[in-house]
Amino acid sequence: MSKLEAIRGRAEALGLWATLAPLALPEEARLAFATWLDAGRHAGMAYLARTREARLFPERAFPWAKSVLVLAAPYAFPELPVPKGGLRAGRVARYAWTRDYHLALEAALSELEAFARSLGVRAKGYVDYGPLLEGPLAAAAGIGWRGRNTLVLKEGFGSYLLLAVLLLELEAPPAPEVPFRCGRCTRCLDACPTGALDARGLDANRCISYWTIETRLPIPLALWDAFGDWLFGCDDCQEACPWNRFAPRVGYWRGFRPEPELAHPDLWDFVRLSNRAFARKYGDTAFARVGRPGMARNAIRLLGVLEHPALRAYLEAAEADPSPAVRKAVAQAYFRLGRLRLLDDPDPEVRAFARGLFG
Ligand code: B12
Ligand code: SF4
Ligand code: SF4
Repeated sequence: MSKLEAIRGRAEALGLWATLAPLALPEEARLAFATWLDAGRHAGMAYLARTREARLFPERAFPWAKSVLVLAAPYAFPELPVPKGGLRAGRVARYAWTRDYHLALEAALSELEAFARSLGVRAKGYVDYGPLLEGPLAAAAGIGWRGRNTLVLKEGFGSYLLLAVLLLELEAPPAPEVPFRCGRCTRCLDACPTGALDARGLDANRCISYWTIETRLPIPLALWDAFGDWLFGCDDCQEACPWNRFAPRVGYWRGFRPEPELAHPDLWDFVRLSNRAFARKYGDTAFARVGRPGMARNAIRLLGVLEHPALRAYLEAAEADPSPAVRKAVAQAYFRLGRLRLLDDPDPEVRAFARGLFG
């Protein structure tokens, strides 16, 4: 067995789907990414533009690497019960129901790096944060095809897959091309509540996932209602996908441990815990990316549009929050209720923001 096959076999033994490809992107994928950036569809994710060249030309950014082993971990978790007590409302994107997937996949990557080293092969793994376009690499390696929701779908499973890549110094042959299996379906485009998806792909400026995970800025009031009952992330363009009906049969990777407390968190935590206590409880979860103030902001929007019975009490608790980002969300929620608040906030930026709401 070749060394490459041995490494791939080791990844499969860890329970992951694993396929190999030469380290380079097809021309059309490069063009699509460059066009997307130039159109400003990355919204505030400046890091994508900063690492543009590396993402377009991984073979230049990592000249020692000749191939990529793409790993895919299924996460089709079953529905989880709502824990008793606390303030439970809204939905959390499925990928966040397990403790941070980066940690679980990084552990697998470390093991694979060590195994490759034992064979005398240089290897370096990345999950998500590396300057690499994992979707196009996964498609090039034949894990699946890019759906109209822009995600990678695997035949007989669907899109509930998390990806990681292991760069390797050995040459690999091109992978067989996976046909585009969306056909004429456009269900994901129709299901997107904000119109973030179109024939050109995704516009992050309108994506719930972007606003609730990737940025700490106030969520524009014009988008509040369309975000519906999503607290953190969004799966509407996956839930609508007919291929995902196969996913539950496969289930999820054994490195993941879905938890009811993450699928249905107690919203009081986001205004009652200190940042430090939040970090202790949620530091190794996906919620840590946006932080406690970001989660409180998300919860305020959610309770506001649901007109939840706990809204008033929540706003009262959040009004004195140490984070200006939370107080800005409070000002927005009161504005929707037709009330002025925080016009005399001690922070001039919050004051200006609250006043700005009135045009
Ligand atoms: C930035 C980012 C986001 C952004 C932008 C998403 C996006 N679609 O571009 C936001 C914050 C919105 C986001 C949301 C989500 N994300 Co995200 N995200 C990323 C990240 C870090 C970079 C992706 C990127 O570069 N996008 C820029 C676009 C332009 O590049 P692109 O993927 O190449 O797609 C463009 C072109 O290739 C082209 N295109 C599409 N199909 C095809 C086919 C061909 C043949 C060609 C030529 C071109 C082409 O169209 C796209 C233009 O819109 C990756 C991890 C990584 N390092 O790659 C995860 C990643 C894509 N995200 C992931 C996940 C799970 C999500 C969410 C499901 C989380 C959630 N539930 O809330 C949502 C899904 C939203 C959606 N429909 O995409 C997974 C996807 C796994 C999969 N099965 O594909 C990844 C790979 C993370 C991981 N390690 O697993 N994400
Ligand atoms: S994640 Fe939600 S908001 Fe973003 S593109 Fe998909 S359906 Fe639309
Ligand atoms: S919903 Fe339809 S168009 Fe969208 S990814 Fe699934 S099969 Fe493709």
